[in-house]
Amino acid sequence: MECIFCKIFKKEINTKIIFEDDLTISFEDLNPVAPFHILIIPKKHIDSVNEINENNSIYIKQIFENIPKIVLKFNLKDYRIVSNIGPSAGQSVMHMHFHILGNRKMNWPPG
Ligand code: DGP
Repeated sequence: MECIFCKIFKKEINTKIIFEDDLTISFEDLNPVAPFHILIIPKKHIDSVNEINENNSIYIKQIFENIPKIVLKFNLKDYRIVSNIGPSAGQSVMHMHFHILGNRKMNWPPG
């Protein structure tokens, strides 16, 4: 079965898209854990941050250039970026993604 996030960026699944460009797409999380909770992913299947290398790091560059644009659009000044890597760290979808969480007080250390 194809990866659910690959289906999202190929528009095979209907999703509320927040921002999109040639390399990345950002959309609302299905199970939000904060009033503002979106995901940003590469439009290429990369399992996790652990698979980043010199051949695909352009996706990371683009993701992190886009995050300030996205949060500015939503007037979000304080926020948290999370990427879970591996099941015991909480990764449930094996397609690299960054959670952008905001509009509530964040705790530290995270759970
Ligand atoms: P993680 O647990 O870190 O791998 O985060 C995966 C997130 O993906 C989780 O917060 C829920 C979200 N998610 C899973 N399936 C879908 C989906 O089909 N659509 C959307 N919008 N989000 C999804």
